[in-house]
Amino acid sequence: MKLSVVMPAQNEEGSVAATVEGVMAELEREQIDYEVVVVDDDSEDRTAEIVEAIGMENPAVRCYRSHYGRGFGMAVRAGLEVFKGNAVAIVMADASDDPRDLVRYHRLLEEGWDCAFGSRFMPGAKVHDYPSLKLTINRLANWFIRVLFRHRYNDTTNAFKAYRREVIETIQPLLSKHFNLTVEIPLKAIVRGHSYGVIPISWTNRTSGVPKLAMREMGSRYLFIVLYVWLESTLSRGDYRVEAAERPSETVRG
Ligand SMILES: Nc1nc2c(ncn2[C@@H]2O[C@H](COP(=O)(O)OP(=O)(O)OP(=O)(O)O)[C@@H](O)[C@H]2O)c(=O)[nH]1
Ligand SMILES: [Mg+2]
Repeated sequence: MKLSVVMPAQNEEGSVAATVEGVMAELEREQIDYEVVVVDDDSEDRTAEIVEAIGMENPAVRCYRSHYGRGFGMAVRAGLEVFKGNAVAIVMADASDDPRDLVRYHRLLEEGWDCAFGSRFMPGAKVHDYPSLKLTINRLANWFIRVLFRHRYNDTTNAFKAYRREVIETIQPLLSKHFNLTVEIPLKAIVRGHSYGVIPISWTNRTSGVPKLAMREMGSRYLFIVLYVWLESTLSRGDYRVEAAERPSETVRG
């Protein structure tokens, strides 16, 4: 199974090389066939140049200039339209995610799960330097999502997840243009009937560059997309669901 890594990056010259090289090293060590697609839209720093230099040495890495306008959601969506693998993982370019977790995601997909999710809030997870206000908002948002969708998974809002190609087809058309895409993808995958495995993961706060998620502007957009998917799941009578697979829909590994 070929794994594509879609990595949105904007002004990440301080971390993109280490992130891409960390992913490359781990996937090569595990002999996983892969490509890395860094999706840049208008970085004003050396992000594109750095990725292109890595790509000269390793043709599995490329910098893709988004064919959409600016914004996290549009960058990820651009990447999801051009990846070539049978599975795709969305990985941040700020070195927050651990490439060893990427390998674990790949193994879950190989086992047959449609989606591989991580949780930073379960036994075995490691979280370093999570800003406290962000953490409070995160826990409230995930609690709200759990109550609404009646599932146990407690880290829906984290973008770092992996999916089989079929899932990316099932969840179309995507609506989110911003960070709210981060919840649209997993929630649609779940309510449309895909299976998912959950493992504990590590997360470390960025040490260079600036955060791009503006909480205040995003609140209503998150609520919109969460309620949209919830309305679909409660009122559409299964019109958008895939055939239910003959296996449990969720597994959690400690
Ligand atoms: N191409 C592109 N990438 C983006 C955009 N906004 C954010 N990103 C990237 O998306 C990833 C997540 O953004 P972050 O700024 O780290 O968001 P966050 O993790 O909520 O905030 P931090 O506290 O900084 O970690 C990073 O790799 C960013 O470079 C954008 O408008 N375009
Ligand atoms: Mg980040």
